[in-house]
Amino acid sequence: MPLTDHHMCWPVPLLLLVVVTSAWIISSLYGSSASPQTGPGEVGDGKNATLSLPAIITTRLLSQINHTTSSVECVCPPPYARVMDQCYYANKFHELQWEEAHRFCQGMGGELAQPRHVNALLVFLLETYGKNVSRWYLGGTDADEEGNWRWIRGEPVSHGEWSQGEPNGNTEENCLEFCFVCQGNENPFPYPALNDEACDTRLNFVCEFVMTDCPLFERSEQRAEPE
Ligand SMILES: [Ca+2]
Ligand SMILES: [Ca+2]
Repeated sequence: MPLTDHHMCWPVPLLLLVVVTSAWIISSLYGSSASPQTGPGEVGDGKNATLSLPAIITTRLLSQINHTTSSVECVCPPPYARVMDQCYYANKFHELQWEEAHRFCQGMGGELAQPRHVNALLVFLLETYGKNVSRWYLGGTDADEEGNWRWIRGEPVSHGEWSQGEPNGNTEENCLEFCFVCQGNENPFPYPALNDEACDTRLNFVCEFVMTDCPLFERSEQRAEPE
């Protein structure tokens, strides 16, 4: 089953009710009249020096509501499915050359997949499709400089993810794939599984949709350093 996004969140009207009720109770306890001097209902801590305690609490609760509602929007648009902090679509129907697959993904508003967590995508594909679909193009290439493997967005591909004996194709193999049936991957769980492949080979492929305006995903935007 594809991994999906689940968020525990309060309905906004209920949160607003909590905000208003909390502010009213605290106002009743400390008094709500505005005063230029710091009193028992006010906090004199620098930038909040002129705000009463109820106002500070209300501001912080409203901030929490805004964060909660924005997080709710962090759901991968179908047919993409969330794996950790990225959205993927694995196309098991078409076998395309790497450049064709790249354009297909762009036609879906995305790119070929560039996983920050390669093993997470590996596990997702194996658990979802098994080895019935055994070769998947990803968004990595060394076409610009032989041996300098990069994801399309420019980050280096981690050296620790290559399958046994790979990459081995020199200038004949410049496109990146997951290969679950290649040399060294005879075991039930093929790991590591990256392989360099000739770009005109027709393979299934994985697309990625990059989420924007989503704080939950932005925090993970920085890739890990390669080994
Ligand atoms: Ca190469
Ligand atoms: Ca190879």
